[in-house]
Amino acid sequence: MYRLIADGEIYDASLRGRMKKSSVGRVLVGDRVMVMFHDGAAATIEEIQPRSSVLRRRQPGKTRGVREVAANIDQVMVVGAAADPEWNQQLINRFIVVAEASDIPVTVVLNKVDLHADPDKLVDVFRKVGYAVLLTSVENRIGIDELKESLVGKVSLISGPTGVGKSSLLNAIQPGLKLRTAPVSERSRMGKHTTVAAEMHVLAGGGFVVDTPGLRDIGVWGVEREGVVRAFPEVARASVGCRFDNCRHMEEPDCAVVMACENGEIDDERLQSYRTLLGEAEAASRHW
Ligand SMILES: Nc1nc2c(ncn2[C@@H]2O[C@H](COP(=O)(O)OP(=O)(O)OP(=O)(O)O)[C@@H](O)[C@H]2O)c(=O)[nH]1
Ligand SMILES: [Mg+2]
Ligand SMILES: [Zn+2]
Repeated sequence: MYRLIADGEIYDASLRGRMKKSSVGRVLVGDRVMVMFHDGAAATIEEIQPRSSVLRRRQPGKTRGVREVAANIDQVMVVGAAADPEWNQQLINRFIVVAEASDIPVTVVLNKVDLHADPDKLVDVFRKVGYAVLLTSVENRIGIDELKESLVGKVSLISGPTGVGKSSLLNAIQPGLKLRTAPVSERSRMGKHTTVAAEMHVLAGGGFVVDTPGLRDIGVWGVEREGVVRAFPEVARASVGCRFDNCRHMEEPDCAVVMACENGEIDDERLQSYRTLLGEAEAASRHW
């Protein structure tokens, strides 16, 4: 069963029989479809329209393969928390790589700024390299109007670790959504996977938003090398000065990226992330 939005109304729809074995694969959240409304019965999906984008990520667990998450997404809001769960730059970089690998623009959202004395310090590096950054607090109602504004008229997807407040942010923007939220675990301060499926919602101010289940970790296997490079524009910019065209900025001589890091132009943690994520992406393509 699918939920279908047409002119702001929600309908149940099922797949037309012949579509079940069609080559397009499954219908994704965000797909635009042709439907047939039948007398008294639910609608059937007859055809999927061409997609402007497909957000893909690696199959969770040990399985190989790529999972298609959503279609026609204009922007991904990667949400992290300043605390509870603890801020983890590398994890945020992973979510950014997944969006960039699908060629979808990213905004970084730092939520729960009420729980941190100097939240800017956590995300300044993302601003510096060129990402749009929003600081928010559902608790103190900070940045909620800015977030709302940035979703108007677009199809946005909210991603990020579990428990960072993705669903809470959407409820703050539009209380009528009444999305389920839950406190982080007392013991681990981690989220509890409260949202269980990606679901699209209509925004009252125009536009659509997809809330997704948070992950505790996300692999970048199955991501092309270019996806990683795109998520680290500062590394890409500096790399034009490297001695070797194919420099991986690991241990090569005369590496301009390492030099930029040594004199503080490139953030240490970002470079470490870059190396880890590039290694992961490359290892995967060898294994596949
Ligand atoms: N202090 C504080 N707590 C917040 C804030 N935003 C959300 N929370 C709390 O964080 C907890 C987790 O929020 P959720 O909205 O369920 O998190 P989520 O990212 O949707 O989690 P998943 O659905 O598991 O991915 C809830 O107890 C919220 O009340 C905030 O800005 N400040
Ligand atoms: Mg949620
Ligand atoms: Zn280099």
